[in-house]
Amino acid sequence: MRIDSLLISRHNDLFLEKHSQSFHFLSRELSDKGIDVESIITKIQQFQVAIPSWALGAGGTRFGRFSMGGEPGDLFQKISDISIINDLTGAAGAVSLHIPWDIPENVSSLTQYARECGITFDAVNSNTFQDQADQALSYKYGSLCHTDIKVREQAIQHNIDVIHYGEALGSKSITVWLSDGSTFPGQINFRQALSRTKESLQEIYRHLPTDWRMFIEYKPYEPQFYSTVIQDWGTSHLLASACGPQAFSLVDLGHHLPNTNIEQIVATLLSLGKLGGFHFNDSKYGDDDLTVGSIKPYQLYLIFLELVSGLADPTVVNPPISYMIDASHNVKDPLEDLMQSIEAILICYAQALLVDFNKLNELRNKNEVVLAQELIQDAYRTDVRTLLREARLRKKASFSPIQCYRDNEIRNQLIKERGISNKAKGL
Ligand code: LRH
Ligand code: MN
Repeated sequence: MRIDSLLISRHNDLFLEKHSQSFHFLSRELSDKGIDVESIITKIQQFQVAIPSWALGAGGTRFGRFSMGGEPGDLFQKISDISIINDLTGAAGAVSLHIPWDIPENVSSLTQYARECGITFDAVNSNTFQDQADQALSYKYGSLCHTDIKVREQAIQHNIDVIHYGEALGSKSITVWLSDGSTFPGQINFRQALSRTKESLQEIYRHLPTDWRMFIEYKPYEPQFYSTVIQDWGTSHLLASACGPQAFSLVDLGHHLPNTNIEQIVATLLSLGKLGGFHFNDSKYGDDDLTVGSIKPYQLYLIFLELVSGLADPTVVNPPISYMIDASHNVKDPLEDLMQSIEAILICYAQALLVDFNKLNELRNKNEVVLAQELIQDAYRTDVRTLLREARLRKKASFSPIQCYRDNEIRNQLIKERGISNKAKGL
């Protein structure tokens, strides 16, 4: 199902007059501060977030899962759902596939359909944290770190297969997240597990096409509850460095112990030129995979301050970053949840673009603590949603994506088309 662009423009007509007043007012206010509003709008329009193929159905926990109906039953329907989000937000032009949850059966018709929908393929994700029905050896005690070379070889081969799937689709990167670790003290030899993991990643790296990148995603715990081999950014970074120049760290916002300064980790990885990508989400306690910006929007803003200032710094040499969402939807309509996440990401990006970093660094060099905070919070307290709306309107996307989605009863149409029993593959 695609959204008719006429439907979007008719819906936008309802808001144009009010919008042009607030846009005119805000543009003048910002230009009076010497801010180049047009360049900010262009940057907002160019910003793209990849949608996880595993988060288009109802998520769930071990305590239960509540479907809302109309879930995508295959990869084509997932691409179609992402095209709905992209047509409404103008910022979701890519999908990140998870293998084997979303093995592309018919590559040529899938890539053609994706092209028609304006969707490209971002990083592909391997999965050696679950046993598949047809799998010879179990990953119960790990995969790339396993004590049995046979299990490690099986896991390495899976990652190589995932790269081949990605190549066929035009993807240029693979994300490796390992649940490998231990649940009880004494269970594993930390040093040997780490070195086996390094050797296995280096073997996968040898199969990486020259124009590809490998993202190593870290996580402190879950499903292991005592130790995780790739537990933090430092371990991810030493493994990426051990692999080579095409290996980078991936920052999943939910993969940090409480009160971790994630924006400092981002600044550090940028200064090392080893920041590969993000899995955006939010959390209150653990890896809750909640809507981006729903719990700690200020932290997200501080992360974008480091991204905008870091990427503008000529001394920072870091390749283009993959921005992806990794969330799970237990109580919200996945498409609405993802559109809220995209809005939160773009708001923090736009606010960070308002900051005069030369002025900020001047204040920092003078240890003007109060004025430095005033400067960054002035931008954070600026309502930039009018700029996002203007950026969308100019792209023929929706003035108000969720309202347009609701007012046109898209979910009901999906339920009519697909029924209520479909269960989308994924988390
Ligand atoms: C692990 C993780 C990883 C994915 C999975 C779906 O918690 O963040 O990125 O493979 O979620
Ligand atoms: Mn993740």
